[in-house]
Amino acid sequence: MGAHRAIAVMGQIRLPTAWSRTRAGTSAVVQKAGHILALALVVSWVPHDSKAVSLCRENARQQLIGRFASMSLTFYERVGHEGRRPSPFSWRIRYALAHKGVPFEVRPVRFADVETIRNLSGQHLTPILKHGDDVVHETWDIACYLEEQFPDRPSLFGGEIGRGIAHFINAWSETQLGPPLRRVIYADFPAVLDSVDRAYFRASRERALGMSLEDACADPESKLTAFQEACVPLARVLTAQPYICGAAPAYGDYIVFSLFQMARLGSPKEVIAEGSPIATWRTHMIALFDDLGNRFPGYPK
Ligand SMILES: N[C@@H](CCC(=O)N[C@@H](CS)C(=O)NCC(=O)O)C(=O)O
Repeated sequence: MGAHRAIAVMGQIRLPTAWSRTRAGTSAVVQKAGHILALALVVSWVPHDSKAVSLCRENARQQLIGRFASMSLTFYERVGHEGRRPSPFSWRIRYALAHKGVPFEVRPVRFADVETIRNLSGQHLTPILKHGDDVVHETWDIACYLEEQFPDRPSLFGGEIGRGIAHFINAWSETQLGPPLRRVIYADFPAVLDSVDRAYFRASRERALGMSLEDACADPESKLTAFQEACVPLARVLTAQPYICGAAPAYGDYIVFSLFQMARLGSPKEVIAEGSPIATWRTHMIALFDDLGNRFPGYPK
């Protein structure tokens, strides 16, 4: 075997699978340390003098980073009736995690689990991301955290300027799209929540709205028109380009799409005109990451 071939093969080294199995009496932490040491040896042992060598070092470095970065990532998200996922905030982070391609574990929580959420994060909103000892809440902060922790994975923002623009999209969708959309779908929403959460949802949302969910959604045609007017900038952008972020989707798309997921899964009403640029974009967004948008049940028939 020539030197280059040997180096290329070395670049493909994967740790023996037996090492990654939990053996009786050996803690996962000790095994992880073994993996890291083995990879560190590969990284430091190879010489510096060819392209193949640097590829090999890069491969080993990526494995090393991957092993650190994938340590105990847990996603706490609100789960609804019979496993439904109606929360827009969860959807944007689910897509962000899929975009980064990092493995994670899900802990479903209900509104009623407020103490668990509070004990973990010091506040009551979900989703929450736990990574090792770090606990992050607030979706914008979670997205920024993922971007910082997994810099070698596909970028959610495409750099500092993109991050600034995504921050604007976050604020725009929360203030200009979410409120009129909720006035279209909120009366339908309790049906997708876990039965123990329905009374809490109704009471807390009616308190915030200052009226019943049904009154908030009265005169449905005008509510739908108001939402569609709010969507004009989105329709204009999607007439000119396939995704909000340009040729390919990124976090700006996930933020806005998450509201359309809330509508799609939280109400039987269609909120976008068939065949419109927004409808085409939504179809593409649903299909991303192996049809991620269809992974959970839809509105109960
Ligand atoms: N600004 C927050 C909003 C999160 C949010 O409102 N989460 C809802 C998801 S269903 C929630 O936890 N609500 C709990 C409650 O209303 O008590 C974020 O972006 O993370």
